[in-house]
Amino acid sequence: GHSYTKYNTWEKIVEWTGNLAKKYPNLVKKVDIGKTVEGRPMYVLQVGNANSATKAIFMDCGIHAREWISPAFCQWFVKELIKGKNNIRELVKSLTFYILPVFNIDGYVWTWTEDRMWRKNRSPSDDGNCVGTDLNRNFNISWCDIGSSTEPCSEIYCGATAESEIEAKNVANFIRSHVDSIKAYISIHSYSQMLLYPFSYTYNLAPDHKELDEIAKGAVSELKGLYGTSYTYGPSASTIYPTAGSSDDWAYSVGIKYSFTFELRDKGKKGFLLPQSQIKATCQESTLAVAYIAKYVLAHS
Ligand code: 0X9
Ligand code: ZN
Repeated sequence: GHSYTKYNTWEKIVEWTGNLAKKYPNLVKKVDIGKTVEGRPMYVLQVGNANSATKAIFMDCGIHAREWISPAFCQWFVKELIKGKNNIRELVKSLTFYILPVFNIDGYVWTWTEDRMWRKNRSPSDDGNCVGTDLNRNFNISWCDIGSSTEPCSEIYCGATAESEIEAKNVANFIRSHVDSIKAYISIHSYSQMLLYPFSYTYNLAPDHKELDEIAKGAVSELKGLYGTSYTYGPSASTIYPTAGSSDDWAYSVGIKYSFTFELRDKGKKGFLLPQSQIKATCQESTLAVAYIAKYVLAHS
């Protein structure tokens, strides 16, 4: 069965999603946001008992298929919102969380069945030779301009056009239709132990640089407090590398000021193959950082 301290197959995650919605009908709702290119339904979990006027936070995991700790974290975080300590559980009284546990479902399934190191989605390219677009290069912000490739065989292929990929389009449509209530966007990746904020498509500092930097500083300090895990933080372009067409820059560009990308454990020793024995600690410490951001957003937006 499903386990929060193991990596779960897509089938187990689907079952878990359904069970949560059944068990906590007032707190958890499944929102269908469309299908993947291979026809799998994408569900956002809406967690919170607040009404439509409430501020919301959108968080996605698993935009890159091989980063297995990321979906594990989204599952863990949902659990914490439902049955964690008081200070986490009380967040759902005043905030709505929209959580997409696996963004790139087809790719995730592919990493379980065919190629553990697969990164992109599974859409066939026009030239017919290579499969997959990098969903974190497919958003409509300075699309395919830097840190991206027009070559379909590349790991950082930006796709035929901005939002050419149905998975990116589904997420963008959902965010656009809730943009008035969504105050923060959080995207979970691995690895490198970093907390990044805009911009990524340019080295220019974002208009909200100072505030985002303060929040990131506070969040990584919370995270470190639990097990001493060190994170670096800063604007994405200079802290990791420049990328255009990424989801966090796009979310920022549509007016979601509090936009962050996490790169979870580790720093490269195991990389994408983070052992299951580290799931619990990684999720516990990261929960503190996300909760810090949520509390800040609640108080300042
Ligand atoms: O290349 C990426 O998309 C991210 N690194 S990963 O190893 N998880 O693939 C870095 C994204 C940095 N860019 C933004 N935060 N926009
Ligand atoms: Zn990634």
